[in-house]
Amino acid sequence: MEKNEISKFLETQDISSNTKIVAIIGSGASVASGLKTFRGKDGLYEGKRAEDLASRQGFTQDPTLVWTWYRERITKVLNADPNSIHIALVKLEEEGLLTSVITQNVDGLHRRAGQSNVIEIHGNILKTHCFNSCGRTSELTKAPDPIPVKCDCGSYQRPSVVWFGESLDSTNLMKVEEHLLSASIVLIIGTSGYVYPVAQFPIFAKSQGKATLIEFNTDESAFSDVVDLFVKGPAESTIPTFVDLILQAKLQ
Ligand code: BV8
Ligand code: ZN
Repeated sequence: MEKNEISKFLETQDISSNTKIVAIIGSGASVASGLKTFRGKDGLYEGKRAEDLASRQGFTQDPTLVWTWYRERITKVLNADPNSIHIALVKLEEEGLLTSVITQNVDGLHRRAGQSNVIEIHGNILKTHCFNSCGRTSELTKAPDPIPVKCDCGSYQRPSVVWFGESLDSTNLMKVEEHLLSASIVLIIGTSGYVYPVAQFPIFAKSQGKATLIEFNTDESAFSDVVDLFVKGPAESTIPTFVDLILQAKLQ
């Protein structure tokens, strides 16, 4: 089903070696690697308030609760491997069509798959830095014990992810703006579109730039009514199909 849908749509697009594609990624892209999404049934936030787990005040209130939640995720990430989505996007980069992967995921799987142009807009769960900004940092190669992780300065080490209420890295945001403005196609893969400012990225690319928006999701999201094509289904199957078809279209 989606093969014809994608082929028909690509016939309406001017695909060439100058086509610039940007991918915006959410946790649905890591489901096939065995990692959970955040919202919805059996999600990471289930039964909890996201702000209690992923914010400075949540950490201050209960560093052990927050580290316990992150430690579970770190253990799963360390045992996860890139899936067919990550591999297909590396192929698209190697073929010169994919200029940037803007990922909300903190699992590092794009880089593990060999992607070079990755912007980890929400940080990386396998890195930590001092909660009190003393400058000490670390990279995790195994799940931390004991938790919460103390810093040598007497404070704590915290996961190097962007928490709610924290600003995103300004260098990353400048790179994102540049890539979105020059994108001919933006792929939106496995995200509910719930979190800002990433929620604004696709419409920015379409309204300020010249981007065509294509969404790959198992369900509707906050983006679904503004995209030009919605490809319903598990992205671990629809993305490899899309990559094969757009590479064929590039040759025509
Ligand atoms: C900020 C921590 C300036 C890391 C996360 C307006 C403007 C600016 C800010 C705000 C605003 N309105 C509200 C805010 C505040 C806030 C915000 O957005 N709140 C939300 C709750 C409304 N934003 C911020 O605080 C941001 N900072 O803007 O700075 C500022 C500063 C102070 C005050 C104001 C502004 C910081 C945002 C970063 C938050 N950090 N987590 C971590 O622990 O990982 S966000 C959290 O949600 C995750 O990190 C994740 O990255 C993110 C997005 O979730 P998704 O990836 O979309 O996952 P979800 O479960 O929701 O959806 C999964 C999707 O996959 C579903 O659609 C499902 O159908 C699909 N799916 C499932 N399986 C598959 C699939 N699709 C395809 N194939 C499959 N197989
Ligand atoms: Zn410190």
